[in-house]
Amino acid sequence: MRITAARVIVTCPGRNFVTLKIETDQGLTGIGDATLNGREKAVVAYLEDHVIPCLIGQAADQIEHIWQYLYRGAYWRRGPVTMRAIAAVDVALWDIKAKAAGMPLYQLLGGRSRDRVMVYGHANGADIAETVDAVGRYIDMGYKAIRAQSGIPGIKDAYGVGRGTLHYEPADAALPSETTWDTAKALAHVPQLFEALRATYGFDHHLLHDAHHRYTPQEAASLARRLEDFRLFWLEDLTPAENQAAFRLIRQHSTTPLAVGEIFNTIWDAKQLIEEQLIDYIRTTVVGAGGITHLRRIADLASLYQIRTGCHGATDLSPVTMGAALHFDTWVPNFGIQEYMRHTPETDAVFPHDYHFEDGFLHVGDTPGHGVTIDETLAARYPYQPAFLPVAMLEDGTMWNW
Ligand code: KDG
Ligand code: MG
Repeated sequence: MRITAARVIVTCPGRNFVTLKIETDQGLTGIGDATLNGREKAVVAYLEDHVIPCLIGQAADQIEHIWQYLYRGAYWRRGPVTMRAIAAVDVALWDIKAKAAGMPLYQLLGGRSRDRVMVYGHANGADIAETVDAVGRYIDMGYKAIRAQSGIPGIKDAYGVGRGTLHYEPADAALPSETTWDTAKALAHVPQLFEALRATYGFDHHLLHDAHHRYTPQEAASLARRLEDFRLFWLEDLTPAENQAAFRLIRQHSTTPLAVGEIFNTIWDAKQLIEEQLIDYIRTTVVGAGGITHLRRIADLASLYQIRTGCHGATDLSPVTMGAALHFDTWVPNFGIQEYMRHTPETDAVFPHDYHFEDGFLHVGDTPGHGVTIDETLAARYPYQPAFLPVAMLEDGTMWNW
């Protein structure tokens, strides 16, 4: 079975998505997600100019060989643009292989390790009272695990706080909007949020929180320690992880479980964190790190150290990534949790899929392939809209980590 054609489809049903479609001489097709939030066109050019011409005529069933061809063969390794392009090819080829086998993708990976996939939803509010209400709504919808973020007095547009809908969407401006950050204010506020949540709902639900890279290692250690009594499922991205050894300091001071990795591209970004057991959950997902082929290498390394997976699942990862991730989650022995920040009905219509939510869990489908398709006619009705992620600044105008 040879690859005869491949093309990129860009659509914006409320937000931008980049999808690669690969066709074969057997009539089978597959799709993969290549969306890089706020930098979508860079991956489009990488695929169209530098990847697709090399794919034509290759054997579609040689997924590993094509992965190595695109990774080693390019000479220039790693990075979000390269690895998302490789992920799109990889996922499209796994889709084709599973369709050729007449099996859902999880069967090719080794079959089920579980019946259903526990997910966490995103609850947020302008202040603590609103976030407490929002968590209650997620509990009513059946969620077992909920991420809680709240506005912080004195901080403009704190990370993770929506504007009145369930579909929080940070990339919402044609140029980056400016938000602010103040660590002292956040450190005073976040423990109060979790105190209120535990006082209201008790300890029957898993609670999570995303610090979005804002703290220094010392501040991060302080926050992790002060949240211990509220028994979080995890505390995410406490400090930037380019310096993986920075997590040693946090570990020395707290037993709060730590999650990192949604912006990692390869196993090398996580190697020290995993080998020194500096984290508990690895957040890297299918589109972020070169597809199923590379993600399972990361998960296998993590499993040696009892670190579990917690795939990134924000709305900028298309339903194609969600579908592929659910096959991975259904198989991976060291599964922890899956993020599920629900897509809008417009997005779900462009990407028909066979997974469904029920009582706090996502259920993978049994359609051959990864179970997600694209309605190209509908997709064409939503042209690309420039949209950037915000930037974050300190009160004096100093750039901070968004
Ligand atoms: O594109 C950026 C988002 O995916 C990110 O801000 C969401 O941190 C995030 C999360 O945990 O879902
Ligand atoms: Mg995050």
